[in-house]
Amino acid sequence: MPKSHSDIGLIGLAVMGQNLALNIADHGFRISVYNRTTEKTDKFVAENPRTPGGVVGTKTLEEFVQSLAKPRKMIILVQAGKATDAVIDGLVPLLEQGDIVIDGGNALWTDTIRREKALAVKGLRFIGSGVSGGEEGARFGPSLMPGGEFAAWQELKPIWEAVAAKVDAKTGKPLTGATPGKPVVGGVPCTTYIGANGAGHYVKMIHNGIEYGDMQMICEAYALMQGLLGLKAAEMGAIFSEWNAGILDSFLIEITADILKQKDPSSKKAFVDIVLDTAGQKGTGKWTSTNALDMGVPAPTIAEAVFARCISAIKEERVAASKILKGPSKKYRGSKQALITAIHDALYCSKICSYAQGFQLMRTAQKEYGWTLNFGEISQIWRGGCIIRAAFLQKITEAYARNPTLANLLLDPYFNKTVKKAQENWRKVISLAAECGVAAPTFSSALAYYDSYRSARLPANLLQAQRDFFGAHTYERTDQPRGKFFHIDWPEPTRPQIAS
Ligand code: NBP
Repeated sequence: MPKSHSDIGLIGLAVMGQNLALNIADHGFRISVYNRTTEKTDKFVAENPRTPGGVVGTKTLEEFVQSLAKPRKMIILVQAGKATDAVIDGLVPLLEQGDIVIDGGNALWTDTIRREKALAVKGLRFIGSGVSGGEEGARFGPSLMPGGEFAAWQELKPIWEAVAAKVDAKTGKPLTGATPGKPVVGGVPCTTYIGANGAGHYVKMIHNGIEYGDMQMICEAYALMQGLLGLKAAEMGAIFSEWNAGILDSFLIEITADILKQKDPSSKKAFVDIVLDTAGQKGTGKWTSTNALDMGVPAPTIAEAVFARCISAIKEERVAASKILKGPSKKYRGSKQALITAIHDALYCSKICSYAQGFQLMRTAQKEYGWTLNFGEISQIWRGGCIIRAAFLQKITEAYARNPTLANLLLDPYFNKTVKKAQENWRKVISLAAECGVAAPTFSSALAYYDSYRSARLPANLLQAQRDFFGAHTYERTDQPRGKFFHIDWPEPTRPQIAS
């Protein structure tokens, strides 16, 4: 007998909404859909008449809400920010106690905390769920990071676990091969309860910050191969394919290989060579970096990745500067294969540092916001569906299984050993980049992070002395217990005398 009400609803039929709705329907759930512009709803329903669960188009929010089984569950997938608030404001008067509103957009986690509080006062439940994987992920299995009331999550869980990406229980490798109407069966779902209120959206933001780092590091490996070895796009494509068969195996390395092998249909040149070198951004990398600064957590590699996009954006200024500012003329004359291997190692070590920074941020944020985050589970749900999915995440899962309270990924025996083994190559690459004038901001910043983190003594002793000199900011002494502060009366700074 056909159901009289839908299992769940979805508002916002742009790229993400359409694909997630079809994914949900493919798993046998009946879904009601609503979009501000009704023509999009009509077109979507007309184009998808035969989904296993059934798609129900609705023309007003009232009709949408009435079509849902109680307690109602509805996903909002509209532009993050004001649009989300507008949709919530429209929904609230139509809902009943216990109904569950799920925001799947890229919301700022503090907005999610605010919305959850405001809805709870009205007896409504709110889940902020990170959704990662873009269009393809939404259609065939995203990584889902839900935060909010635990009881509300329990009600959403069967749907979220069904539609999430799946990985093999033993190897952690993503299970692929889903097609419309035929989703992947079995495997471990890439979703888990993250924590209260904004925890899910916070973790999604960190995911995106890490993604910024990963993308920029890959670009630096490309720039080094191009700048130091003069390799052509297709040659580099083959190298990235090789790397994808090893420890760097990941979605981003895989698509990089494909991009580098792609020809431009009109000019027949390598596609990547005709793409203008200015990168856009939507803000989640900036949010991650701002949050790092706010909490005082070092995440320089992620921030460098954001700045790299900023400097790319000032194209005309760079073109003008390139005619004035000269770099070194030194060329690399060593072994090609040895340098390719060194770049591989530099990329892997930098990646480890970038992830270490992302996990440090989550470690501090959980104290700040009263969450209890499970880092092993978070790395587990990033193994499939999302943009940063990688074999490497299995290593992180294993690291947190060995020690759930690990202070920093670099301290895990596997990562410690890996960096120890590869660091000579990492340092070689950065020296060469500096000598030959190839910018490698995330590679270099990651190495500086590593060298700072492993330093029992940093030059901050001199810095603190400077602060005490000009601002009487006091200092602690190496020969006294921590927490005791001292100040000395400094002489007036000697300034050059101006002859009268
Ligand atoms: P967009 O972010 O482009 O948003 C378009 C949708 O928002 C349309 O359905 C539009 O309705 C609706 N909308 C707007 Br704009 N203002 C509205 C308002 N005031 N009231 C009601 N609806 C409004 O869509 P998207 O790229 O599919 O992304 C959806 C969410 O998922 C975003 O939060 C995004 O950050 C997040 N996300 C996107 C990706 C991705 O790869 N694209 C990945 C992960 C997460 P209309 O048709 O009437 O204009």
